[in-house]
Amino acid sequence: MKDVFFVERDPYAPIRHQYPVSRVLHEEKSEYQEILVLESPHFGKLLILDGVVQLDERYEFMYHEFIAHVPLYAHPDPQEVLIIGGGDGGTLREVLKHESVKRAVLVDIDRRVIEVSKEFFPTLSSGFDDPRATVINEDGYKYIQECEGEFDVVIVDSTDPVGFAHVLTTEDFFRFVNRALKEEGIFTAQTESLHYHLEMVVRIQKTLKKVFPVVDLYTSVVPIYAGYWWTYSIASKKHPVREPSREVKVSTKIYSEQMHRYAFLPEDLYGRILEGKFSF
Ligand code: AG3
Repeated sequence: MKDVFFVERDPYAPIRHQYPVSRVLHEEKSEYQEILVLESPHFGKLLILDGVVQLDERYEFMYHEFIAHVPLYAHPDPQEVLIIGGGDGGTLREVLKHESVKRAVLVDIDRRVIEVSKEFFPTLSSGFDDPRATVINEDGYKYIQECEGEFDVVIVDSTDPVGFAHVLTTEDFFRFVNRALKEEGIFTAQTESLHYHLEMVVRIQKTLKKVFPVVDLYTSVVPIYAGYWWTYSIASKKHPVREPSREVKVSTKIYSEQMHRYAFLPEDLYGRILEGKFSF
C-alpha cells in the first residue's frame, strides 16, 4: 500500500494527524464502536476506536506507565485495583507489575476491544492471563455504583469524554468512585491535552475538588495524542500524591521516582490554571 494515509477523526483537537498505512490488519463495527487495527511504518500497530488513535506499539508506554505508576506509587500498599476502560490491557500490564497487587479488576464495556487486543497486541494484553486479573464487560459507570470501600486505586483509562465515556467525568461518577475506594484510596483518570483542552481539564479538576480532599494534575508526553502534552487528573482521600511513597522497584522504560515528581506541574502554575489566570 503505497502512499495510503489514515486521517484521524479526533472530535476535540484543532489539528488532524495522518499516519502512513502499510497494512490494514482488522476492521469491524462492534456493538459500541468502530475498531480498526492498522500498521504504520514508524509507529508499529495502531489501535483506533471510532476514528481516534488510542495507542501505538512504539510509544504506548509513555502513557501506560504514567496512568498506572503515579497512583500506584503514591499509594503505600495498593492491593485491590479497579481499571475502567483500558480494554487493550496496557494499563493492566503496568498495574500487575506491582507485587502488592492481589486483585486487578478491569471493567470495559466492549469485550471486542479486549479480544482484538489479545489477537493483535500481545505485548499489551499479556496481563489478561494473570490469575490476579478479572475482566468484566459492563458499563463502568454502572459497575462502580455497586462497589463500596473495595479498592485502593481506581484508574479510568477511557476514550475521550464524548458519547458513552462522558459520564466518567461527572460529579456523580466521582462520588461513586469515592465510595468505591478504601479510606486511603487514590483515583486517576486520563483527562486530555493540557493546552488544547484546558477548559475541560479545569472543569474536571474543579468537579473532583467537590468530592476529594486532595486533587492534583500531572502530565506526560504522548507522541500520538493531538497536543502531545497529555494530562492525568489524580484525586486522593488521604495520601499526598506528588511523591512516590515507596521505593520504585517495578521495571519501566520511563517512569521513575524523578519522573513521578517531574510529572506534576509546579504548584504556582497549577494554581494559576485552576484560578483561570493562565491561558495558552
Ligand atoms: N485512552 C485514552 C485515549 C485518548 C486519546 N484521545 C485523543 N487522542 N484525542 C487510551 C487507551 C490506551 N489504553
